[in-house]
Amino acid sequence: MTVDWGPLAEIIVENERFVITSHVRPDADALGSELGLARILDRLGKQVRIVNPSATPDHLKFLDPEGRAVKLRNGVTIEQALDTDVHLIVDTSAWQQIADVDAVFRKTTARKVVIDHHVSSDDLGALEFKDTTASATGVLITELAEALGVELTEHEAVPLYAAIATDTGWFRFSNTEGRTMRTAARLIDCGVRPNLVYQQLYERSSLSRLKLHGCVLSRVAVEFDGRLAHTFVLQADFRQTGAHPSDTEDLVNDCLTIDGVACAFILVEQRNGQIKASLRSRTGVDVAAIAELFGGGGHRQASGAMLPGPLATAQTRILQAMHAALQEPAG
Ligand SMILES: [Mn+2]
Repeated sequence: MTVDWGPLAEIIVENERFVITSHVRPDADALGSELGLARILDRLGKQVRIVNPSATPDHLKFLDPEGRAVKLRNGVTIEQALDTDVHLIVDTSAWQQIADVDAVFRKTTARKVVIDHHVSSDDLGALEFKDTTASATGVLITELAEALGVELTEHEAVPLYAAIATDTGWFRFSNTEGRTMRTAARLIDCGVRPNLVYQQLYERSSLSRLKLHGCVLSRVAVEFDGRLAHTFVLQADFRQTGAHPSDTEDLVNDCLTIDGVACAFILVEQRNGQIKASLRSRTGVDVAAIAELFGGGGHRQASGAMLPGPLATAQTRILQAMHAALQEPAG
């Protein structure tokens, strides 16, 4: 599928002031697409503001050294966000995902545009440039740059490369296609150095994080004929290693790397004694259905729920639910 960028090219030519927004808890595809698009519009002499429902997470600030992406009501007012000709939403088409920026987007008199690759979608009342076959929104922005005849510099290409590389798990997920690689190759031709982007994204761990990972991985247990792996994190682990709660990300995915493991979960004890469960599956087991049993939810292959403590009780309950799911014939 290719997008007809003609109507958007016209909107860009005819207007001067642009606001760009992406989803809550922005990832590198959200921020990279926003920054790539902003820098393309800069080059065309446009005025651009990036207004987000969340602040930029620390580990992605390298993409935005100028700090252009600002949180609504924290660097930019609703009035300022409304004062524009075009409001573009990238990497989402859901009201819930733009959170409090919906107050701006519902009210604005600006032209509304969505550029996205997600399947799920609300009617945002915008002109849509949507391609659910694109592996990242960064692919779409790169194709837009080409349609606009903008030859990207390294500075403009780096956030787009980061967007594509992260949404494809550094080109290893099933959404990696020839088109993905060809787009990435063009960005490398513009001056992107993949090794430097990789270092910024994945090789800036703290010693505390590494020690937490060592401790938590040393406790991984495997059950049900090697089909389920699980582990846990206690509040005491954070105190002993100096790591932060965000340092537990990816630990559950590490459990899935064991040969023969079909599902995995990690339990993280919270400050208030509750137990946060993250569940993963790489087969027919629907972990969203399991999370829903405990008031949580998510996707078939990745879900989460919050359970009452203590940890041992939460662990028993999830093990029972997982055991039942693994006994069902593969769906
Ligand atoms: Mn994306």
